[in-house]
Amino acid sequence: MSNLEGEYAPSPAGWVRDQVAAFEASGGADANVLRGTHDPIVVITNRGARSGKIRKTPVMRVERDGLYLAVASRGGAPENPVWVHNLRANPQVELQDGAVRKAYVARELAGDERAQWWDYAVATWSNYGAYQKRTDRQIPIFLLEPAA
Ligand code: F42
Repeated sequence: MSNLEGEYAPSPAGWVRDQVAAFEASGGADANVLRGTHDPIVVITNRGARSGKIRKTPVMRVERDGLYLAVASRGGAPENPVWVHNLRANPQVELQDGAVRKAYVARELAGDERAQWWDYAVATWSNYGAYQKRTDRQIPIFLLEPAA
């Protein structure tokens, strides 16, 4: 596995912190959908760009052929989520999908490759399209590929 050891700094957002705790305590059997929906989520474990602390970030499950996307929508907020900095600085992550947790390398997408994966993200979870309309920033997306 990757070297994601160290002090865990839970999200300051209570609903996110609680979701991660329930998801991990159940081995991914509980709290594996976005609250109030049936839409599946995965949990990314990553390292803080400045603090070096361990962070856990749920995102919607967008998967194809063993590859996952992390879509930095933050509900269409004007600013990128802070975890975008973290993935740019420390792309070695782990992702847990249900009971299965593996190491991945996160790569920010650009150009045609981003455009194609963006369409796939919106086809998987249409709210991403609505979130992009709410904000002037282009929503960053990362492709998570299995670590060698
Ligand atoms: N967010 C998305 O953007 N996309 C999704 O698809 C998504 C789905 C989702 C499903 C379930 C759920 O529970 C949450 C979901 N979220 C989704 C929310 C997501 O998990 C994040 O909470 C959200 O995107 C906001 O991310 P954030 O990183 O901006 O969170 C803030 C509130 C945060 O955690 N801040 C911390 C803090 O203490 O202020 C950590 C800050 C941090 O990481 N600091 C870095 C460090 O080194 O530790 C430094 C970063 C730097 O700037 O260098």
